Amino acid sequence: MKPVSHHIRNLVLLCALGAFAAPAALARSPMADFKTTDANGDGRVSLEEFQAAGGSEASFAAGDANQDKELSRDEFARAAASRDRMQPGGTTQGE
Ligand SMILES: [Ca+2]
Ligand SMILES: [Ca+2]
Repeated sequence: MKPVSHHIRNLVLLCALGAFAAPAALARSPMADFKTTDANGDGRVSLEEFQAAGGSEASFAAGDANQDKELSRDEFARAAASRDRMQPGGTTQGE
């Protein structure tokens, strides 16, 4: 008898539930929403917070309209949109 295996099964189940629950909550937007991305809850998304959520520095810069190195809610939406448009190659030419 191995009582440990029971715990492992529970753990696996929890992980599976978590893996399904998280994307479902974020399914509406391609990126985590503003509140989720703003990890320290100061109402601004720093570059670190943006990158932690999977954003690139280029998208961050594209969204940061006033270039104060933080994204407001509007700027965050812009940055997220820019991220969607961004080509993997990098250079997006104005259209
Ligand atoms: Ca923040
Ligand atoms: Ca800004």
